[in-house]
Amino acid sequence: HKNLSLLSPDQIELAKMLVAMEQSHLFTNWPEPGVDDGEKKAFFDQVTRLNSSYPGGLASYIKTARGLLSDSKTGKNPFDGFTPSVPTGENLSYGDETFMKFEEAGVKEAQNAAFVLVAGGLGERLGYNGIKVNTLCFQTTTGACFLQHYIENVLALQEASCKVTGGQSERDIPFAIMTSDDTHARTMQLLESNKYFGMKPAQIKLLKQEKVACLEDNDARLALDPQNKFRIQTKPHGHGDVHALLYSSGVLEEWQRGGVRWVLFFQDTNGLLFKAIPASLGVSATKGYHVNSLAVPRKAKEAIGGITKLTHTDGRSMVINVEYNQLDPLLRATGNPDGDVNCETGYSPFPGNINQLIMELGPYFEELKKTGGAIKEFVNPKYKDASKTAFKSSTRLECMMQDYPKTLPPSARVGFTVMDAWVAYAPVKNNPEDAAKVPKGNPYHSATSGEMAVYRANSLILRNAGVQVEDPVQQEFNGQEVEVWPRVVWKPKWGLTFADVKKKVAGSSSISQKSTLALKGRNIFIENLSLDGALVVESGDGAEVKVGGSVKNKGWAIEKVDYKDTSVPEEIRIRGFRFQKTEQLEKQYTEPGKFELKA
Ligand code: UPG
Repeated sequence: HKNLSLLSPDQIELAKMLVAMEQSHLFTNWPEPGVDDGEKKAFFDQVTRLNSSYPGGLASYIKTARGLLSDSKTGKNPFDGFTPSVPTGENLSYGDETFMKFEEAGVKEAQNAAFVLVAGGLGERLGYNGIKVNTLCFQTTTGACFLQHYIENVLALQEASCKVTGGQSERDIPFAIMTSDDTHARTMQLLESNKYFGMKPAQIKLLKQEKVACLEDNDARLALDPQNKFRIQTKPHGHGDVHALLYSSGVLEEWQRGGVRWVLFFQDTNGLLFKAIPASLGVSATKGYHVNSLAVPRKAKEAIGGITKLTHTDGRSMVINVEYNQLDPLLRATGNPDGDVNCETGYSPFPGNINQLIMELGPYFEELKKTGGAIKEFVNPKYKDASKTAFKSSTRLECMMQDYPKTLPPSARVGFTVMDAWVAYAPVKNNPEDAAKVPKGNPYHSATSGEMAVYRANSLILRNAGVQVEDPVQQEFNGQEVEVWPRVVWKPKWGLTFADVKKKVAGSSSISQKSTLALKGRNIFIENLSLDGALVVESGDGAEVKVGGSVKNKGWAIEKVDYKDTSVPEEIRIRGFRFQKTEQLEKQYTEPGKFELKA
């Protein structure tokens, strides 16, 4: 009471709310007015932020936390009454007729799309010092960072969509990035210092998620920061925040006014994803899905959620992600004593959620008007002992973006699309040590496997398009055995879709396993090329280059690097290899015109 004079009327209301919610421990030991007044004001500034950034405010947060903590203590099963079964979705096979049809439909639809990258996570499992969309390149042959790769793909899609629909002027595809205090400044700086990788600055919106208050006990008493008794301790709330942020920032409304029809969500480190995006958008548009999740075949126990049909005893049913740590116990509790195991296909029968979600904006916006973007939360306290009366450390509520459909009515059109993993999913999440411990046959999800997957996918796509690509060799890096294919990379504007790639290769070409091929331009045509070494071709947009003949040189050999060798930069040692660029044929065509490179 003595300190009330320091506060604004709104803050006094907040203080009353905290007292009413039994949170007076937060300020009972405060000193007399005149001592630490600045800190006291800062405390209430923080409370104001925590209150305004949570749908329903702090009181609602505390109330929800009490309910969830009580359920957790009594061991209430969140799936009570539900039986899981394998749902049916659209299965696509890269490059076949159906795939090509959906890809074409998706490119047409892309001019009505907006993209949302969730990049607020620090990636604790990866243990990497930078932000993941930056220095952790998606491949080190040409060294593009994830963010550059994503932006160039969106721009290529924008241009392709305009071309096929005969548009007079290109519609800028909006691109939002959710950041957090951990990633915001570095993401902004990355964009600014690289001229937004070619995108118009106005096309990009950064939305920063706030952390949420930590809880110290089962009564949901808010935890004070151990370093500062005038601050509430906070932790990340999860990627589910993206919905509330898109709504509360007015971005969704702006997009709707601008004619956006599809909102595509994706995550921070998947170098393959955009190969699957046009076709999955085509599925959404053709099938009229309000929500479409992209999935890949999943190995049992792989750390990706399973898309599951849940049917309740009262008749309700929904198709939803069941997170990887919950799928096994849910199956065991519902008559499947072996839990999460592979079936005769060698994969789990439940498709793996890669968290690439496509929402139809109209119904999505309508739903958010009702919910404010609040997503069903969960709590995961680590208890001191079996009595579950005290926590080892403070906890907080969390939410996941893929739980959005949980509040939808049964009439909502929720579907999913399963795509080959080699072309859709290769995230970088695990540090080398943990990756090496992944059960044999399951994907590593490491910087090593993420990069090798890019070469594998590009090699296989070229094979599909008629190029003779030599088989890979098996090699071990950082304790992980991977297939090493020729290092083939290209700019998104060279081969955005399979149809584009097919148009750019002709005749009879071959690439040996030790080769590197980097195509850094739009109109580079491969015709009767025999490559055994390294070839780098760069061209300006106005140049048309035909590349053929026989290229043979010492090339770029792969040299092993140990992840513990701190004399090597972190982004290199984390993948366990680097290139010895001994010899290459490198050509640049910056002027407009027709050229021929006949080696
Ligand atoms: N992220 C945020 N804010 C947060 C937490 C995470 O923006 O508070 C971002 C993060 O940067 C990343 C994405 O969210 O881009 C996913 O985070 P990550 O830690 O990689 O997620 P996982 O726990 O591995 O699981 C998610 C889904 C799971 C899915 C898997 C696919 O929850 O269902 O199978 O991603 O990669």
